[in-house]
Amino acid sequence: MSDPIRAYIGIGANLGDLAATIRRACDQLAALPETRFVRRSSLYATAPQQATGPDYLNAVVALDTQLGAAELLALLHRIEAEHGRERPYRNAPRTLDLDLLLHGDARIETAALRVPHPRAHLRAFVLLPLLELDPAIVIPGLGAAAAWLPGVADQRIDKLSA
Ligand code: PH2
Ligand code: MG
Ligand code: MG
Repeated sequence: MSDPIRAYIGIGANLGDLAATIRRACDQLAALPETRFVRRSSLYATAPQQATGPDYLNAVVALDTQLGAAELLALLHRIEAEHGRERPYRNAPRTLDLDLLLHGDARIETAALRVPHPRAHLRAFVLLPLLELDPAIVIPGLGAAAAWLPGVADQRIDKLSA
């Protein structure tokens, strides 16, 4: 078997029991085939960015996986669907959003999938939990994630204790 790839998944929710949803989503990520759950960041309460509705709860999870990016994305969509995710309009409030942020050092631009996530470096709710998991992490094509922090300093984000 080839070496696993370290993938990072962004988790967001702003409808329903947010913490319970994220706990359950982590269990589901841990149960993915050919995948080892490495670690979850703290939970962060965050102001909606380019979206309306209630505050979000966000986190990032690191996985080591043999799954390809497209395969992994399809499984993320399946988990979202199991949480009753609906998409009435762009950035609508949601029970669960699972975004494939990084898949090793892959750079993918297809109609169905863009990795690294095209807005990861512009969002405090991605950068802070990602840097919590790996302070030295590099976003392929964009350099050190930490270098993007000044650009998100105006985005409200509160790290929760648990
Ligand atoms: N997700 C979005 C749009 N805006 N804002 C916050 N705070 N957290 C999110 O997860 C989020 C968002 C689109 O996926
Ligand atoms: Mg998203
Ligand atoms: Mg999404």
